Amino acid sequence: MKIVRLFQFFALLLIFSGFYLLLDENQEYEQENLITGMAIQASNSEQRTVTSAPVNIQVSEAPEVSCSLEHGSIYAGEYAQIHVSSNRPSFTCRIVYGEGQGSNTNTCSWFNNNSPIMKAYSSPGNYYPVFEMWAGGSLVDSASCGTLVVNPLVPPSVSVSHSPESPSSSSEITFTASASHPDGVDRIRVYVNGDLVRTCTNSNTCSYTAESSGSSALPVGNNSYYADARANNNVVASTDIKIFELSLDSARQFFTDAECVRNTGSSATIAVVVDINPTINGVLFEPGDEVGVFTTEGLCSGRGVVWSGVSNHAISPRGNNMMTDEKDGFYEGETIYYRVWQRSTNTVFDNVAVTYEMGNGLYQHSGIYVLASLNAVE
Ligand SMILES: [Ca+2]
Repeated sequence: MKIVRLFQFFALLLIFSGFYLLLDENQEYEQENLITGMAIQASNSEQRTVTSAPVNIQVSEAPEVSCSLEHGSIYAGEYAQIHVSSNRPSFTCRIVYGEGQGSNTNTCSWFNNNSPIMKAYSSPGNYYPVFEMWAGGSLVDSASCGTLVVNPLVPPSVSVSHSPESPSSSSEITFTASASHPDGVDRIRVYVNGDLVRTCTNSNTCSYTAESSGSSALPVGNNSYYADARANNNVVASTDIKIFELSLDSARQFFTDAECVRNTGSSATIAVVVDINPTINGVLFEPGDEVGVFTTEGLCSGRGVVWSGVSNHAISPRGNNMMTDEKDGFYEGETIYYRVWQRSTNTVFDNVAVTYEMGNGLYQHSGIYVLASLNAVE
């Protein structure tokens, strides 16, 4: 009887030892759950308990990988962030990025140390990345990372217009750009004649106004403009280049008729032909520049001209009204002085030298004069 019990005991001990040795041979699987010591009870009627010497049994977790996407939806060209993990650092892991997107193979520890994995997807579509673990040439586990939707790059819609529709040299001109995008608009820029004139951020509209004179004034003739917009998905779109003509307003902006023209009953005529090529500081007049005529006292007296650059002009100085007490025009024989207003700088030049082809520059009622030259200097 005793021999039988003893045999049973050793048989059990052998079974457990064998199990332990089997595990120990495969160090790769060596893991966690450590059980130390074991009570073995022989199955007999005497209820004897025998405690073995400490026995270490290591129970391994199954090899396992996991994978998930930071964002299930991205735009083409953006990086997908793929979170991966594995419980066998020394094994081989592989991420398969999806159809036509290739794969990456490395040690599992490399993947664990590089989480998240960054992968750029340039083509729109649905992708199903998978993370795998391999040992000895066999796939031991794999995990789907989920569905990655790569959206096409949608550009913002952008438009731009100008107002008034048919502006002149005396108009303020406003350019208004509008943009929209499902992700929102990050920036709008407005360009006029190739120059960036306005940048607006985090807005769906952007406007810019060019004054009728001064540094923002646009030149007479053809002008071009366009706008571009950048959406929050970083895609930029531009409008077509638009062209409009800025016409010359022959009404004086600066030497206005309201200020300079009084019905005194006396006038003369000064011809200003285009060929005399008047200058300001040695630079030719530009369309929109103005000439006014002034008395000795600096009184603007008469209808001036807006330089067109293409046609001849006539200045019409006004003489003094003898019936009124105040001096409201040129006296007979008084020198006619000139002033020039430069539209692009909104600057008046008082120092203007003239020569005459006809006449002497002294006012005479109904007199006729022809300028030979007109040059303004600072
Ligand atoms: Ca008078």
